[in-house]
Amino acid sequence: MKIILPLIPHPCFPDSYQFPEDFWWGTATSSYQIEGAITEEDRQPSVWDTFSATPGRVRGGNTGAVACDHYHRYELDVQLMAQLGVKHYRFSIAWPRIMPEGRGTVNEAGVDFYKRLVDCLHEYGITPHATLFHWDSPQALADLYGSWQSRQMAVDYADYVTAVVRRLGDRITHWMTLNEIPCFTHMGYGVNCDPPHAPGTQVDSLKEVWQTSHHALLAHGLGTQAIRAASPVPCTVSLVDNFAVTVPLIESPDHIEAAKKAFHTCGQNGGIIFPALTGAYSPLLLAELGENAPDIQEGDLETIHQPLDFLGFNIYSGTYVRAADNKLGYEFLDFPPGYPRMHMPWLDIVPDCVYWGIHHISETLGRPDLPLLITENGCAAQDQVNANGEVIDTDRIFYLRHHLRAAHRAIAQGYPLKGYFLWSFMDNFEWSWGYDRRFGITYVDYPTQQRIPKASFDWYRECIRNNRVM
Ligand code: GCO
Repeated sequence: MKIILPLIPHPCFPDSYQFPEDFWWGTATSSYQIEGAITEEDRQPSVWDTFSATPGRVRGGNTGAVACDHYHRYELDVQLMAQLGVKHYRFSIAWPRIMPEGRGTVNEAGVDFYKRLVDCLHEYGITPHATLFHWDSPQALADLYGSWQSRQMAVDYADYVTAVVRRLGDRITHWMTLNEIPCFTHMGYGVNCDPPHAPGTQVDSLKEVWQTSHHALLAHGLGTQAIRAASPVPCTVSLVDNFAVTVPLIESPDHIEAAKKAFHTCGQNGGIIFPALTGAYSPLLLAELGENAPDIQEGDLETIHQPLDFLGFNIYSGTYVRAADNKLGYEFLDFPPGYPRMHMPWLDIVPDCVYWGIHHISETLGRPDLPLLITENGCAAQDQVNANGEVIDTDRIFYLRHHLRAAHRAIAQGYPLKGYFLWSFMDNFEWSWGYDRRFGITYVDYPTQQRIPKASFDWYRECIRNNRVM
């Protein structure tokens, strides 16, 4: 039974989707996607530098060498965030700036950049939320032992985390361990993955792919312990995952039950979000994997299953499921031709995925105690600068409005959603798609590095100002 929260509707707009007073409105980015300055102050290459410099890997031959030049323009970017009115900002720290060789000596000049950034955020009253790993792992560790193919990666990650938290823990009290394990493991090393994500190394078997995500889970567990041990003040720790959301075709008990069952085997859920939040791989997944299941050493599951303060939920789309008269009791449904979609092949518009994702964490995984943050939600659109120099992205506003309404529905039903970080604050390097896809509410004119707030920026500012969906 959920407790219905007394969300006070706006007097003029009874159906106004008013959010709780203490709701965290934020926005998000990541280091490799915005910083540029890849050789500055002794930073050494990450796997994404190598990958994007390899011909044919990234659209248009684009790399993160300059990106949004945020490394040099961070003050102006933070000022723009202040104009947006966000009080929370999620960014990531680049491991190869802090430990250029991946392990060992700390590069204090690299740490200083984040000190400057965080001090600037505080100056503008914006709370920093730092992701400790958003895919830009040191190339040196790929050369040394194949990055996530080795168990050693989890140990080296925890040492890097200790170094960061010791130095920045006086300024940052909200930490996120790893971003989207399925993407940098299964999409990176996975067989039959085209185009691959960095590092573009295809391993020989599905078992080896699952071994990489198991190592990443260990890194999350060891990293969580390292943060708590190194932080000089009380802090929060979260895992950020993009678990796959099963959405019932019809919201009736039989289809809802089907969506709950299907949640175990959809995407990598059974082997990532299940062990992280329940301490065990889903038995349904293990049965499906057979001898392709990863090797799990004694004590691993306890290490992985750390108490967390929040779950970070990255959500863009969903998978429709219906009840079926088959062995499983459900079936996944394909999107029909012409289904509405934003500017990515995977960005089918399923706003209810926000509500059902939150519902599954509470009801399917049995973790109603765990507060959630939407750590990413947003979309790519075919933005154009018009003759007046404006970008009127009504399609993005449409997308965001409906997803926020679904978030409100979850809160109104008593689910513990505490904040929302819009992806992204500005257009940036969209991985294998390079600069071809724009996810920002701020347009970046890459040749001049000019920032142009889009119509969605104004819309989101009004949502924040009024604390409701506008
Ligand atoms: C991811 C990352 C972001 C992306 C965003 C749009 O999910 O891939 O966390 O870095 O840019 O999700 O694809």
